[in-house]
Amino acid sequence: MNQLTKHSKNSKDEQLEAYRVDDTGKKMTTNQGLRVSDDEHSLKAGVRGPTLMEDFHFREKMTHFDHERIPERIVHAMGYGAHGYFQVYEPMKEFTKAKFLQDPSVKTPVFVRFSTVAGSRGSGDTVRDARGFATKFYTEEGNYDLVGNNIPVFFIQDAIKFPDLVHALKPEPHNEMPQASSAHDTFWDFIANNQESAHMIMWAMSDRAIPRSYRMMEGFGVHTFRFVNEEGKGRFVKFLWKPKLGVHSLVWDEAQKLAGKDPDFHRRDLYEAIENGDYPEYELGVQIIEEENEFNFDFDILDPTKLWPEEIVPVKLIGKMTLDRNQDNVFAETEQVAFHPGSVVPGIDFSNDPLLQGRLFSYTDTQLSRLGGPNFHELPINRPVCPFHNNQRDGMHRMTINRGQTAYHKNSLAQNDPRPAAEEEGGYVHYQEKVEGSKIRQRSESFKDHFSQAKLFWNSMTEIEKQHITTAFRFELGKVKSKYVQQQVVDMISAIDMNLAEEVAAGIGASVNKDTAESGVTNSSPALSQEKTIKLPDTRKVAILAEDGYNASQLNPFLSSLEEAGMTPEVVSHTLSPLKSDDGHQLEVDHTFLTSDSVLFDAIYVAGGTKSRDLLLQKKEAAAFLKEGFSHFKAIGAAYEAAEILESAGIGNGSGVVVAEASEKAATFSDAFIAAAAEHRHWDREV
Ligand code: HDD
Repeated sequence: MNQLTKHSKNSKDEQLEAYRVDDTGKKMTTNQGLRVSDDEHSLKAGVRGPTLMEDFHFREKMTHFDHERIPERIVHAMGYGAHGYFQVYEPMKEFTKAKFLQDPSVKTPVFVRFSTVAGSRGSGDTVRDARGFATKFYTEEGNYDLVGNNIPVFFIQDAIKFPDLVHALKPEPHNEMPQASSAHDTFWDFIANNQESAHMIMWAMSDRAIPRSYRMMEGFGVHTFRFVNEEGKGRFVKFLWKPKLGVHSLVWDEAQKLAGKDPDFHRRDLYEAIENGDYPEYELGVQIIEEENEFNFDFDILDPTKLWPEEIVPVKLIGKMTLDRNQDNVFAETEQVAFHPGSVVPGIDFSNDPLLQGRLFSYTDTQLSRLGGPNFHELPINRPVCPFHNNQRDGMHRMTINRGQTAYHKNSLAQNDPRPAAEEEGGYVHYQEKVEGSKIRQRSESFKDHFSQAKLFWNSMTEIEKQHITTAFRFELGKVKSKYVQQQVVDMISAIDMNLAEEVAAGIGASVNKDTAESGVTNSSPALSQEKTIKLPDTRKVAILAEDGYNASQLNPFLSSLEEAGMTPEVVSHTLSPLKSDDGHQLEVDHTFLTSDSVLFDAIYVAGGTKSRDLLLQKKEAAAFLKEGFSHFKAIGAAYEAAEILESAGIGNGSGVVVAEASEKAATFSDAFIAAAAEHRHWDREV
């Protein structure tokens, strides 16, 4: 079904319709509208002669092509977007006057761009990195941008250090390596010398930095913002997104292999889910702190390296976002969208977080060079759905035709239009916070504890999550060439947790200074662990390994059960020829062993039928496929006669391995397999 008819139309979609171009059945023209008679040959003086200057068609085509790239984003260059809508659950009047947070029947259009931070525009999706999660709400009161990440804290506390952080993270300037990776000297040199990064580096080394899918990760506004209600009462607020499918990650080995097997893995996953009607959903949560409680915490609520533990400041889920439409054109939408944390609506205001304050400058500034001038707000994806009027004029690529004689305020000639709106008319009035102080370049004393929450995060991890963090440190530091930097980082880790420091040191040949004062924090925040997340079979991809002679009477109902559970089974075989069962059924093949790989699936199942099994056994690919899936802790299933292949792959009984018994009811078996796949990974497996 056509995308445009399947999803719910909204005001942004209707606006975009005016810009959509469909070439179906159309004649080719130049940009001037002149019909083109030949697009294969340049105009020459004789068939073997030189091209002529007067070939306007060649010149126009080539000039446009020569200029069709724009500068990629300084950070978050690799990204992918989708459209959708947001609905609030109940009026939020008590806390904010933001109009889009009042009426549960209103669907506010949104465009979301997910991204990695470090890599260039075409870099792989599954690298270890924070993920950007930027949402543009096209509200009736103007665009509101929530420009967050999938990690709730940041590396630095003051925006003036952002260029340093990014210079250290990006490929090193003398050799432009490594691409999309933090595993190199300058990054870790920065971390060791800027210990405010201690908390975020723990997150970056955790499974959060290798998500299974954009659909299965949380989003965080990171900063403390302010909600302001009709009465002018302000409250501190943090925003977060909770995915309905739970929070799930890849394993590191798998993430690295995926970067080669399918560098577009997350983009494809999002695109396909939306095409299949499996619309990703995220609930919007808020954590609210009353102004009078600002100083009641053992961290400064303005410090962006600190989170508000959910057990102390509960999350209130206030609405849901559904992504239900893929973009039509990636350049026009994902590439040209311009986010800005300063795009707010009445009822949402800023705090004095020094990182946020700096961001309020950077985003508009960067678009000027990236999008080529001050009129990027006129690009279709960036236009608000409400009217906009002011006296700004001209500039590169101006599209609006502003009528009238005046372009200034105040004026008499146009009766003072466009005129500012009073607060009651929706005019944005900044929250009147009392501020006083001396001009000073300094960090507040209350920002100086860098290790307590790093330790809180560590304490909150399960054993397996701790193992993954340890291995990630060993990997990243193992790639660092400077022994000095390696040692500095180990010293830094000792201030978080001595055991972790010892484990990391052992892996990289560094030593631990036992005299370092380790953080004394003993409490934990269970909400930070992914292991307690929602676990569902929905949208999980299952590889069905089969050959000619598969048992159709067993496989067909099994495939139906997977589909009923919302899963996506795809058949993998040696060739793409449809498979024949012994009783005359046929099965379409989706992939060959050459074109696919176990890392592309969440679970694997081997179809029954002795002939199919024997053919799978003859070639080694099936066993290798299973072996790798097993080593990545995925659910493995087999019809009873196919169990022999598991043996040949060295897979014994174990957690998440489901083999049908000959006498077992089909439904009982499929339920067991679906439950095993929903588990996501079976960590208690010996591999
Ligand atoms: Fe940023 C892009 C998120 C700190 C300066 N940032 C960018 C994007 C996301 C974030 C998701 C991509 C937006 C898109 O998809 O187009 N940035 C964050 C978060 C931060 C943060 C969650 C900390 C809490 N950023 C930050 C600081 C600065 C910037 C401190 C500079 C003072 N960020 C930029 C930028 C980018 C950007 C250079 C590059 C492209 C763009 O803005 O449009 O201006």
